[in-house]
Amino acid sequence: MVHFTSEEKAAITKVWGKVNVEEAGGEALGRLLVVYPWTQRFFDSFGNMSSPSAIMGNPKVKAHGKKVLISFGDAVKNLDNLKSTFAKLSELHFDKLHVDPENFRLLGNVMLIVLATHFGKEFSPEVQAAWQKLVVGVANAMAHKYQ
Ligand code: HNI
Repeated sequence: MVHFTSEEKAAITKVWGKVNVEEAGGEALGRLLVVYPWTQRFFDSFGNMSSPSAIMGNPKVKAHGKKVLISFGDAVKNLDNLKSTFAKLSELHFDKLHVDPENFRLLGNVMLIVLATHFGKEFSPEVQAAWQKLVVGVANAMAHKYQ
């Protein structure tokens, strides 16, 4: 289980407070779909994914990315109990959606890239370290109900 120091919690909360969930969510999911094209197969009802610009501009990708990032925000509010926070979603992604949990790690990495591009210098090595722990913690929590 990941444990966060009070400095790490502060660093995570500070950055999160400035994240535009709509923009960053669409960008993170869009980049996941571009960089790891096999992830597109989970979203075959989303329409045009014929090119990177089609994916990044796809309104369904944007809307779903926002939904995922809002849910990711629950992690920021529940840093001390990620497993229980994501238990239901873990079950859903396992039982119903059949998403391979490796994809949670990939999405976490893409999130870090999005934050780094948005925040530049503010996303210092210490802030990155705290966020890196968070995305791993969320990916583990999302994978927890897989059997
Ligand atoms: Ni994910 C639906 C949260 C990673 C594929 N996902 C959701 C919903 C939430 C959510 C919230 C909406 C649930 C509902 O309708 O009740 N997803 C999250 C979170 C992460 C994540 C917090 C990781 C941190 N999901 C992923 C990944 C994939 C993924 C990595 C595939 C590559 N998710 C889906 C699919 C759906 C989904 C597919 C259903 C979409 C739909 O509406 O048809």
